[in-house]
Amino acid sequence: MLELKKGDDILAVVGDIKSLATAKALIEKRLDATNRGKLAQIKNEDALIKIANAISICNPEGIFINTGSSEDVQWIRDYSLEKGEERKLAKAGHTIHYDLPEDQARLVNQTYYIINEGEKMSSLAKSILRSEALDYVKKFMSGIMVDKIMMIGFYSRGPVGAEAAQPAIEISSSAYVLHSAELLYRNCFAKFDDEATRTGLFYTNLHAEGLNRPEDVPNARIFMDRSWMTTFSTFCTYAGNTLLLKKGNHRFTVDYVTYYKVEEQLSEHMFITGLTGPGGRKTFFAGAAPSGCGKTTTAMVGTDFIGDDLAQMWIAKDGTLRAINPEKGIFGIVEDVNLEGDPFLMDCLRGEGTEVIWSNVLVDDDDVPHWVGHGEVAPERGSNFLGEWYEGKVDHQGNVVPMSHKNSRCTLLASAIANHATQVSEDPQGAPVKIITYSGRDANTMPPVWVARTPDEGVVIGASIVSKATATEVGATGVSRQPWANAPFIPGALADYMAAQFKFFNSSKFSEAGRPVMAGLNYFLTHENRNSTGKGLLGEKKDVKAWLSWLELFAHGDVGGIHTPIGILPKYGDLQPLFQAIKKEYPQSLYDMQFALYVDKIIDRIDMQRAAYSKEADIPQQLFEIYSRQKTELTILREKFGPVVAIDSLS
Ligand code: SPV
Ligand code: MN
Repeated sequence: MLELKKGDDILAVVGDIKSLATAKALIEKRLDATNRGKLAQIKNEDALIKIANAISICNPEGIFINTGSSEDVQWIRDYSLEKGEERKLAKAGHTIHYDLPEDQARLVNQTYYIINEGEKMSSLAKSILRSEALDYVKKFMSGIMVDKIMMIGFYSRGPVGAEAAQPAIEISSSAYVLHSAELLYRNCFAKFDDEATRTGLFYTNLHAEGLNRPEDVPNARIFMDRSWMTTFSTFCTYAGNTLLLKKGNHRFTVDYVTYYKVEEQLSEHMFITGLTGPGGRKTFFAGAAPSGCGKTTTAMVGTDFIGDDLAQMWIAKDGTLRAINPEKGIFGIVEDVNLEGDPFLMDCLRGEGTEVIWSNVLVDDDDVPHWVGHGEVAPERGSNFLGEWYEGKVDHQGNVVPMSHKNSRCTLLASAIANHATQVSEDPQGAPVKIITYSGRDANTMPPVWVARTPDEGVVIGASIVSKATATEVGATGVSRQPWANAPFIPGALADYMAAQFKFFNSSKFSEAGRPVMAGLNYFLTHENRNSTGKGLLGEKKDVKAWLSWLELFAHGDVGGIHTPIGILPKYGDLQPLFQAIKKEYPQSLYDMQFALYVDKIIDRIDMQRAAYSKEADIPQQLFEIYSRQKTELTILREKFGPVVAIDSLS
């Protein structure tokens, strides 16, 4: 359960400002005339009290209100360069930012939900008692901005006015964080009050990087106070840890919709993209995938790209499913981004005219960025997040240092991508989503695409996402579970989130045509796991377009499929022209390998999921019913055909 405004508001306790009058007095005293004038446009009392408390705690030397005007945004860009948080690269509009070597990705072990005494949280997340978090904020955040400027921005997570959009405040001493916020979120300074009133809430995010020294990173904390919808972040700069408008506020939204918007809204770790079908019709997809499993690439394969990371969905009055991207930019992994797989993104990264903040890549002597897998000639030397780099460099443990960190990123506007559907993206009515996909990294079990026959089966596909284990991951079947690819961002009990999924997708509010098709996708099957003499992946990046195109036809009833215990699979004859359209041979033999059912493997997978979910309290019965039915039907198939069931024995 989520109880809002429960327990002490840490910001108000440590800042000690409880009334509007005291807040206003402090603002009067601490802001210069220009910034006071700007802030005077914000009337929301809670927001002013929150801001005053942040000032009171962090004690900055100056305060900058970012209205989102071109002058204000330019000031932030310039200040980031002046502070050394970013440096100009050769190409106009490109800059490089480095995070400390210790802070190259989400600091999972230093990320906590703040909880009240006796509250039950997700079994997959760390939590800290409110009193302990309060002590931390008092000890480490008091005076943390003493010689720094505090920057404050007002953003909307989604197009202003959309049913599922929410306003948020970002407060930080890092110009890089505010610069990133400007590229990734819609500045809603002028509409903030209205949006806070309309939605009845706003999120507050407070970040301070401190002295930005490696020795402080162990003290770094990312706290999410779910009762007060406030985040705290210290001693780090990596955007996933600091720009908490992103995953910090995503967590709040997941929490909020799970408990307060059941059967109305969902908040998912999903891309949104559209595909042009026969006759020019546009069909929109929203799809989940764990971090680093090709979500950005899949999204950009569409003809009408909207977003690559997050989706907030609701059932509209007309019974259709609608989705908005709470973001307007991309914070994308650059490793393996190249002309062949990601032509539109490459145009932005290598062409002219796009503002890009690079992070943690190699910069050569000509101030040109390089990264692993870019498919270009790589320099022999340069500098990266570890300082000077040369080919063959080893770290103190003797490991070869790659030219760029695996989690190196590029930050840019989504609208810079050539196939971005800017108009639909900005429409408060959202994109009409017809197809939901769930994908992971599964080398040996599930076929490239399969469609749920019922909403319950669809929810179970989401619950059953897995990601291939690395050598360090444990687990009987060598895979890690990644429910909905959203588990790291579910604050409450997984069972509650799952129950909300069943209610949403079974809702009678959907019209017949509005209820989405739900499907699984897997591009990671290998030859080695399919009795083949070949090596490596059975498919390639560009096949994604064929799978999405088949789903597009299926969703409109233009093609049918083969009914199996795991769902509906495509027929060879329907796929063949779709591969032709992407100029690829698609022999029947490849199809046969991809779509044969490896019954023992699927049953093992079901058993693994059942065992794991049986350990959680209150998991909805529907999940176990679907697993049981699938297992029974698969067992019958095995008796009839043996452990490998050829697809043509099913058609
Ligand atoms: C992810 O890791 O899923 C990301 C980047 O999208 S982060 O902001 O770190 O979450
Ligand atoms: Mn993500």
